[in-house]
Amino acid sequence: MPAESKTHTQSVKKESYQEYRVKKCRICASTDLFEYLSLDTMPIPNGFLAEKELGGPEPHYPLGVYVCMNCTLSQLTHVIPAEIMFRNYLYIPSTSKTMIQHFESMAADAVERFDVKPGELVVDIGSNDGTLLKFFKAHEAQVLGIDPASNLAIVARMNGVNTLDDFFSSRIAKEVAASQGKARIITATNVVAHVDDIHDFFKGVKELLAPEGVFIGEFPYGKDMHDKNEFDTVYHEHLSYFSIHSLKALFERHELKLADIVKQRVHGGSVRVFVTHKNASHKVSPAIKEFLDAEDEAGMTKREYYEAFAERVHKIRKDLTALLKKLKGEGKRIIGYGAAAKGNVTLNYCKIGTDLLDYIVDSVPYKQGRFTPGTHVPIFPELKLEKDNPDYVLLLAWNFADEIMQKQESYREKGGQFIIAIPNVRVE
Ligand code: DWN
Repeated sequence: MPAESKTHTQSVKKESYQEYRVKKCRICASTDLFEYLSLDTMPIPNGFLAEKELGGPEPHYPLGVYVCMNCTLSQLTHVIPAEIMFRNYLYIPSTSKTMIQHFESMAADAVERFDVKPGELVVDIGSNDGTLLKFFKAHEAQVLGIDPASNLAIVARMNGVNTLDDFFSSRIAKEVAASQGKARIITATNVVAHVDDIHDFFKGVKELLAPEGVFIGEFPYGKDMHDKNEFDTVYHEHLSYFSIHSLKALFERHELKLADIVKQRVHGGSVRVFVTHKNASHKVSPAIKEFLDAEDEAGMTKREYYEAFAERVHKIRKDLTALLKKLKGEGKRIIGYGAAAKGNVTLNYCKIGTDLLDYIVDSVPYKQGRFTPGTHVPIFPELKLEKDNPDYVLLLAWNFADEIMQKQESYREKGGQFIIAIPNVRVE
């Protein structure tokens, strides 16, 4: 990953981009929006700072969540222009074995489930460094990545994945369909939640998808986020937090059919949705009704459901800061693990800085030597943990707890302990 001389957010002056407040639901245009969680204001969570940028301009943006009382889509109260966040993108899923294995099985499942033939076109929207498409290519599919991050498109092409460095849109869809034909499979992992003009996005999917083709989208599931208190999934990149009711309303507007849903463990609980043209031959799985019934049962059309979630989030902040202050008061040494975007949400929302955390360790080279946005905690390679052997480690990248705890078995054998805040504050 090329080291960036400036973080992309630092090179963008606040006055040149303004966030705007959402006034109607992104899916159904209802104005019946109920704001149920505010995380105050904070810098963009992937905006890691180089040392020389400390003390420089660090734009803070509002972070709050509405739910649409009509279609139950949860969505950010404010939208920051995509140009600021995605033209030079610093998150690379292939930095974790968990995600590489996840993408490998996703490609194999799609090829097998839909009998994808050699040479058929597979398009990945938000293709990042081409990791997922590399696996489809190994199944002899013709692949095309579409991603606005020019820095990642270079890496993808080096990986042998043909990549268009632009935002996906109905215009791009038309151009690809004309030049490369319709797609048998279109994938979008952790992308749809990042899209503001979601209707143009699916107008483009409709345009590019072959008659019997399948769109496979995967993103954190809104109900899991609420049920597991995963407030740190809320950040400026994630504009939408989908319920199945809201997805159904979305696809129906584009004569698309939600044919199947499969739960996934990644990123705190995601859904993988399989979507086809309305008149395609694919049958609708009973899973759809099961998800819809579960959402009704949980009370996702009632304000109380969201108010209860917000109360649990406030309790996590209270419990976590109290525990860290107590341990610090006892002279314990505490560090963080995983300079994740979600981790930066926790640090900024709970106002956790170098007063409580000595530093953070992280495996990703371009983050090492930088500082976290807003809280300015220094980031070091994981090796520093083994050398310093601190008393406690706050696991900020809890979505990789299995992989990280396994890697740090020896630290735990020496009595080291992990603090995990989601779904509730505990020491393991
Ligand atoms: O939508 C997104 C979600 C799905 O993934 C993206 N916007 C960004 C990303 O979210 P995140 O930043 O919360 O998760 P990461 O980047 O997957 O955070 C993991 C961090 O932990 C990385 O910086 C790498 C680090 N890590 C580590 O230091 N040692 C990870 C593993 C597995 C490890 O062993």
